[in-house]
Amino acid sequence: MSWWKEVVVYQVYPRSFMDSNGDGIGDLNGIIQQLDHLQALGIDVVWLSPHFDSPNADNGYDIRDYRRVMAEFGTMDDFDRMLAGLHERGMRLIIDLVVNHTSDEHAWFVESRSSRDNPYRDFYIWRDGVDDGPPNNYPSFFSGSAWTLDERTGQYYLHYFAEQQPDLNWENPAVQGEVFDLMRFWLDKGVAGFRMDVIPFISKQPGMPNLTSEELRHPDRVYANGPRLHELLQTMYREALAPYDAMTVGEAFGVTPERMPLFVDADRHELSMIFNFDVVRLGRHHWRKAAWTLPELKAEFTAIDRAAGEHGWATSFLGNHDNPRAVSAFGDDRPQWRVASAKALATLVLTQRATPFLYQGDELGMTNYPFTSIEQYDDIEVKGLWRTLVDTGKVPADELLHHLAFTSRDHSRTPMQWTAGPHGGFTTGQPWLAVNPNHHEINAADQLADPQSVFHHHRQLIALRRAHPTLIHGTFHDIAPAHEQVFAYTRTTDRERLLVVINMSSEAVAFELPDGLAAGRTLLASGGSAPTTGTTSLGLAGWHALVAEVAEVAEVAGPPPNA
Ligand code: TEU
Ligand code: CA
Repeated sequence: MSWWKEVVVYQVYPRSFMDSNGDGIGDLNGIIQQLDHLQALGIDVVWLSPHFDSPNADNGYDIRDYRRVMAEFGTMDDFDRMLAGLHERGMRLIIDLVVNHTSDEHAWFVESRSSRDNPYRDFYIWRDGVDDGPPNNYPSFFSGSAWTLDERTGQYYLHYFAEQQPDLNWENPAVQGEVFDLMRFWLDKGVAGFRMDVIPFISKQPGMPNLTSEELRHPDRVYANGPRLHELLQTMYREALAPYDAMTVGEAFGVTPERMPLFVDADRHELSMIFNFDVVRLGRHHWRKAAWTLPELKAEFTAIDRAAGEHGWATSFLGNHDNPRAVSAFGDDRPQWRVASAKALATLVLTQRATPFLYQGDELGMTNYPFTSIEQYDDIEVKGLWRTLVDTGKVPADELLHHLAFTSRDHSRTPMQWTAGPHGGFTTGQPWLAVNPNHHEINAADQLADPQSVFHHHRQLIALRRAHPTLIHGTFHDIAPAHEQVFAYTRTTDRERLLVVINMSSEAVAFELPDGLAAGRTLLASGGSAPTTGTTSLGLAGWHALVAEVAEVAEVAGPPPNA
């Protein structure tokens, strides 16, 4: 059995986790100080967002040196102590592999741009312009063209993200060799695997023709579908991963569930699992807030489960550092529903046939930040939108601000809320991004002391998952796919059948279980009480969530005599 199927992963965004030296920026010693928090929660694996040397145009997703630690985060010694601290507590570490692109300050790019015949020229993608413009109409995810003209050599280089993030040329075997080398460097240190940033983008389209107007709506789907992608992933697996039994999770932006088996079927030897974005992006299209319905969300969970099939494996998550807070996007972050909806979402994420990924602060039910003005934002994506949409008069400022208040990546990047004290106990200095003022109500210290907290609900669900392998491996069956408010499913193995029922709304609802199903012993309930054993009709309070055994058919009470 692959070890990574049975783990719960917790993502640490180091810049915002814990600051140990008062400079306002989270760091590796800060993580070390909070390892007991992670152990108390019961997670098995930490995914660390980039900790490498970087000029931080995109908070570390622009790497200058893959073998150095970002100075603001600490030293290689700190990294080694953090890794040892995790291992002592029975946890593993996966790190972020960002190799679709580097920083423009990486030595390879500095060489590459210096002249057309530099040996590193071919490490990146250089083209002549067309008619005084870029080589084609590819857009960058951070606004504007994906091409920047470099005056020195008169050619354009490709960057799917910021111009400070030039794309590597994976057609060049020397690039592949360098990447496999750096992967082995970290695996030899004892990291257990990688989260792979936009990994489907590494194979470019031959000739890079212009995108059609339809393709321009979803350039990620074209970028993620290059012809050499699977060959490259298989080579990477053979060269760098297989000898280490590493866990890998590909950030598969642009990959729909139908194509997921190509990445995760075990006999293909590519990746352990991928992040599919169809669920997490339901509430937004690019920067715009979008409407979604529960049946749509449920259909995505079923599609992902089917795509994982018998030979693959999936991930389950509702947020990360690129998305708003899960409670604000999928729950109800108003004070009266915040706790119940955070628990309901935890129940959803932690009872899937998939490896669950929690994002830092999810275990506290942290919410979106009440942003009101452009000055409060930090993200390069937001700045690009402002420059290209508002400054040019294409979109009124208040319209963009209205949408960003729901969709911006900065919501998830505000610092962890450790205490009710100044700056939420994150720093003794000035935090690089403001702490959410609701840290007085939402913080780790209070929640650890309160057995009814969102934190303890996560802890209990993680323990329940461990105690009931059915919650990991059992087949998934949505028993009410069309229901507008309730997400209800069974998880079944030869030995056990469990029922999960979640009211995904703040309205109370009477939910009838389908024929042949009755609730047995309740294993965990939140937002309302446990149902009586044998009942087939559940009175659910708003955001009520249950994990129960399915009662034996014989145990199901018949109709009352005079009904
Ligand atoms: O994200 C790539 C990605 O697909 C996004 O979700 C991206 O943030 C979005 O398109 C912006 O709207 C990865 C990283 O997770 C992200 O933080 C980086 O900015 C990006 O790659 C570039 O490395
Ligand atoms: Ca610091």
